[in-house]
Amino acid sequence: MYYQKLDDFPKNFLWGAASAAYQIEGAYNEDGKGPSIWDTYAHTEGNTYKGTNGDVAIDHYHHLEEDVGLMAKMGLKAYRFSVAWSRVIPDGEGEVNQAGLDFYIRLVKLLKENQIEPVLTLYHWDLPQALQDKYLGWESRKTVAAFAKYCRVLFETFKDDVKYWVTFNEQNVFTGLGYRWGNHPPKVTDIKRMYAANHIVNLANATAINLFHEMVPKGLIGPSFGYGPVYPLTGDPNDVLASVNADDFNNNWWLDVYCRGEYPYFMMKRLQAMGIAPEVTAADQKLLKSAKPDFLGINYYHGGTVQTNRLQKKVAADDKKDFSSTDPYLMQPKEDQAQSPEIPMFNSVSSPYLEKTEWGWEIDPIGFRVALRQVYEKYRLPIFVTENGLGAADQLVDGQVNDDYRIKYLADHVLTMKEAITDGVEMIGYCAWSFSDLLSWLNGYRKRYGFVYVDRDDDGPKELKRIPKASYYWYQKLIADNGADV
Ligand code: BGP
Repeated sequence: MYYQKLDDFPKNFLWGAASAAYQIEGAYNEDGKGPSIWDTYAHTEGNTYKGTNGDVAIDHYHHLEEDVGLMAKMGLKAYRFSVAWSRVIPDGEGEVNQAGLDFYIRLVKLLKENQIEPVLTLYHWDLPQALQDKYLGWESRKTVAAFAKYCRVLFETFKDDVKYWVTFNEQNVFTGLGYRWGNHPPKVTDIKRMYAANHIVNLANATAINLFHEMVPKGLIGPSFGYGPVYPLTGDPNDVLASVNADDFNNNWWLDVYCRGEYPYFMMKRLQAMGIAPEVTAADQKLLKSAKPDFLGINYYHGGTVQTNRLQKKVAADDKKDFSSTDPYLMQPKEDQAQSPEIPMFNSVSSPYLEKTEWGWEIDPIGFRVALRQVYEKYRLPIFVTENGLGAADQLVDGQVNDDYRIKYLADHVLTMKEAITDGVEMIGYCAWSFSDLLSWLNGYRKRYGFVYVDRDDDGPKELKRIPKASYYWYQKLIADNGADV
């Protein structure tokens, strides 16, 4: 319970909503766009729910004016979107495709005309396929050079119009799922390769930040990290130790590099002993140290509960890929499975205290306050919440969607965010995931997150009509009041 009067949200707080190119744009092969690893992955049978893909998605590419019109009507203060690298540079490192770049120039112009602050994500998982084919993507340092070239094009184009930039979206998620668990492209299941690729991404992140500071001195840049606090299942010191391990393993491994420019010592020592640590040269260390983000983007959906690995032994090798016996697209580790099979540091378990969404994600608004406090206390960077939201199978009834469960979810999180601000956390804004319904990477179009319903399902695009949900009007009012009523 909170007995203290809560602070107001800052006056210029950026109430926003987010999206990502592959999940909304469609037009996957139009106007010169090259294929990305997600095009290839989703076109391969068995990789996604019912074979769903982003070929058409919600066809935002052809509904740009209408979609920004809906944002403006809602009163949105910020809109976070990502640029599809292979739309701008089809082969990832060669010629610029002006038609592709023009799409984002139009988008940014429309946003500015409507006083909506653009928040541009440089990389939301859709690596150009050509770089994967030529260099093995993030497993090669050549991809860092290609990324720097792509960044240079965008910095040059948008340096006067875009203030907030995100380097990488959820590096922890795309490297983990892509290189370890084999659930995302490039579908590798090799922990050593995961750590190696992750290190290359760290170099790309640092390179982009340094370049940005040279080219866009008035702008602000940071990564968006998928953060979850870790709880021990019990007060048993063994479980508490497991939670310290999990925090190192799930959070510090990335955040320390971003914010302190160095890998956390304990974990590095452990990985080195096992022969799976990334190779870090003196020049790499110097580069990581030199790049400092201006803010930290936090994507918050849920935390996690862990207990000690009571068996203290490795999980069978063939268990590694087994995320869930019931739904391969759920992306939830099997109950009581060691999260780190090779390194039995902790086991993930369900929290006995929390309810779950239809897709098994824990609902934990207090964890949001814990997360904001922990991250701010540790790194002292302003925080921009770049994602938070509820996936649900919304129903259109008589032309309306009454998503009161989403309103409750968002209101509960906005309240704990206000409490965190009252605690002293410095915050820039909050982007709900997502503005409109869109493609859930592995779960198709059934799992909806938007304020705006889009008339399409897993079998096809239908009319793609946009229908504001009840939550749209709720958020509109919240923005108008600057969150005074939560
Ligand atoms: C985050 C991603 C988003 C979005 C969200 C919801 O990890 O950054 O792109 O998809 O999760 O996830 P899902 O679509 O799997 O429900």
